[in-house]
Amino acid sequence: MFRPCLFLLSLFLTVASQAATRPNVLFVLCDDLRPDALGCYGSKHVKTPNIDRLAGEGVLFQNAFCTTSLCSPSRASILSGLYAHTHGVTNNFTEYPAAMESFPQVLQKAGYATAYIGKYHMGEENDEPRPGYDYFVTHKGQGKYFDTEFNFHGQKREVVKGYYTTVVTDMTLDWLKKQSADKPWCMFLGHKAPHSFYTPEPKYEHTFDDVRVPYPATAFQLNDKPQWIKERLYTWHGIYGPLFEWRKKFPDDRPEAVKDFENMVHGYWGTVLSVDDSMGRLRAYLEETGQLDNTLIVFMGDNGLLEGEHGMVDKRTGHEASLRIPIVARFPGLSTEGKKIPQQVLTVDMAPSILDLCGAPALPKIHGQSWTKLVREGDADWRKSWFYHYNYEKQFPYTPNVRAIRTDEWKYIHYPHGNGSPDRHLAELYNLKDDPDETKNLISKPEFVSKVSELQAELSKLMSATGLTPGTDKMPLDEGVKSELPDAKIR
Ligand SMILES: [Ca+2]
Repeated sequence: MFRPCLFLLSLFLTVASQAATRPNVLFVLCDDLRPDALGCYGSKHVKTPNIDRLAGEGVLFQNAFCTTSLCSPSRASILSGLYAHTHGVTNNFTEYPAAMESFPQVLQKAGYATAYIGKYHMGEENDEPRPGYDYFVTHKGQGKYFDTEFNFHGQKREVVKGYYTTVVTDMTLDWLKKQSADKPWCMFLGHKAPHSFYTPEPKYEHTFDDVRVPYPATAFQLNDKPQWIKERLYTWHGIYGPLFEWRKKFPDDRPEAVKDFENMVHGYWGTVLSVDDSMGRLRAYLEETGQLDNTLIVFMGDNGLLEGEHGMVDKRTGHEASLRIPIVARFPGLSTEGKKIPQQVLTVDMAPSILDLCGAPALPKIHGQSWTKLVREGDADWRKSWFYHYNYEKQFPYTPNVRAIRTDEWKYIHYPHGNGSPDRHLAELYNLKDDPDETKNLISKPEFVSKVSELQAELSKLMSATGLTPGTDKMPLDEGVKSELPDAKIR
């Protein structure tokens, strides 16, 4: 009797330790989600109990950022751990390179069952399966909030009736139910929500009717800002523009037209409520099947979103609302107590962190770093500065080329013309500690001349560490802010 007991015990310990080192991964990516549209990041109005619960049992990153605030480049950075100039997806129309490894692909090679379901959005018109996934379901372009046509792993295309968030959650649960207990899995769920054009589920259409939403104060503090920000006010990406079709007659800078802005924000918030419902369903399934504590759940947004700050909507710029993303992670091996991490964490850190937690081989030569040590025990050497970049788009001529550095305390943003000539836009300098809303541009104050030089030198150093020098940092020519609307097909 003694021997079989020992054998069973050792078998149990082996299985248990394998389970602990090879957790399942449920990765949920939202599109254009602002942290402050979630309860756990301080929203007064948007109730997200399921996402808040994950944060309360796991980890919430208080200062998380994208390195390029644009859908496709940022998604490729999340998957690869690389900055946009290295993975090559520098706009919204470029395919993720087939030869470039992603964290799901590494997990697949390490014996994980892998799936991607939902919005992929790298390679606009391609809905075919991509390398690294045993099961792949996506659609062309942005998808629709209702009745999207999906391509099911290259086997059939079918319009699935219903609300996007619910539909992709159903598909995710269907796939999870087919997985066997002896193989870990990695599910990547890509929501469309809360991307424009904001359409909530009918049950949430009127949830926020009684909430007044004014333009933020910073929309009226533009005196010391570069001229292009004032020019943007009346465009597709300004608060007096069409507001993703929530304003029918535009431009409109009358104070009463703020009602259109309010309706837009209500619509945006409404789509987030369905995402929270989705997280509740997924969590309940993992709990019912005994997988919850052996699953790393990551919930995050791909890029930030301006909602009236500095008179802007959309993203792309180097300002806080455009850079800030929510990241919540739940895994008992990380934390069980609702830890809040104040250090600056980036999109490029996700792939290395997930592979680290799964005991999988690291991706070579990437720019991001695993935050597991930072979360578990703290890390005095964690980054204190990083750089941001964005390249001017002819199809969306409302944001110049942007090169910026963000430290724990300061931000410096400048706007290269693109042809090597001196910048033609005024740069921006903010003390984020004293002025987190970036209301006072200090760039022209003589007392900060040496601070600017110091930040410029640090920016060059950070960029050259990723292979970017004045000679290699290619970008389009900035042709200025234009009033034309973007092509209807790519809005
Ligand atoms: Ca996005």
